[in-house]
Amino acid sequence: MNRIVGLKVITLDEVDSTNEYARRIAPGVPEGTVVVAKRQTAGRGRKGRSWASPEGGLWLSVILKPPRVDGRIVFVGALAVTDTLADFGIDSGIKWPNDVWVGGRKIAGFLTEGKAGEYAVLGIGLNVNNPIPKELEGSATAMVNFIGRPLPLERVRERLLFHLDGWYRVFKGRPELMMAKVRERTFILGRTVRVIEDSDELVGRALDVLDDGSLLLDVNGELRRVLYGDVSLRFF
Ligand code: BT5
Repeated sequence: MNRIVGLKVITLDEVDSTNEYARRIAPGVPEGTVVVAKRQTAGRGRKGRSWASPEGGLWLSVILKPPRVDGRIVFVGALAVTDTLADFGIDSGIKWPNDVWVGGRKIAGFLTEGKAGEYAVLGIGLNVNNPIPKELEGSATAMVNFIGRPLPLERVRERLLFHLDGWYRVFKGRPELMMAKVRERTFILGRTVRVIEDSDELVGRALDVLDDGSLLLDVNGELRRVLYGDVSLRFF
């Protein structure tokens, strides 16, 4: 089978944001092209939040050209990261909609952007050997903390691209299978959560992740469906 993700890899020492770079070149490169940088000077999270990206972490963006616009592409990243962590013996879970957590802390985040009908950029930040900024110490972690010694970044990247390629195929061919795996690896189900979108807030028990990627909540006995969009989720 021909590989899609990672056939072409652009490696940079420093860039503002691999997502920005990927968006600049997306129209002219083949699907699956990856942009990876040793460090980002303006790494971004969602909604203008910043993403700490010092040397030692894995900061990359994949340019995809899916047949239709589908926000569930973020789950390709989440599944590939959980598989990669498992390859190194680290047990992780998906915190719907946008993070991977290990031991109660965030280890990876995803930023999907794109131009409808043309391309999607899946940005992935995975803390590997990089230091965690002081202000995030209680909420973020890195692979090195679980292994006890620095990991070969090249090898982590290789595993991640391999799994991204595999899950991207599943996403395109059998998205419901991909969502079944997401459901299995989502650790928030059964817990009471607070979902925040702009000034709206919903508190309820997380019941399920549906095939369209939304979260099913029990809010005082009433079932509510929350689309992923730009929502943040906190534990109550
Ligand atoms: C995300 O946003 O989690 C998306 C992160 C995507 C980063 C990748 S790196 C490659 C590509 N290029 C980019 O410029 N971005 C992508 P969000 O859910 O909004 O979470 C952002 C929040 O996570 C921040 O407000 C911090 O609280 C926290 N944070 C910042 N840096 C972190 C880090 N290195 N590890 C864990 N948490 C971090």
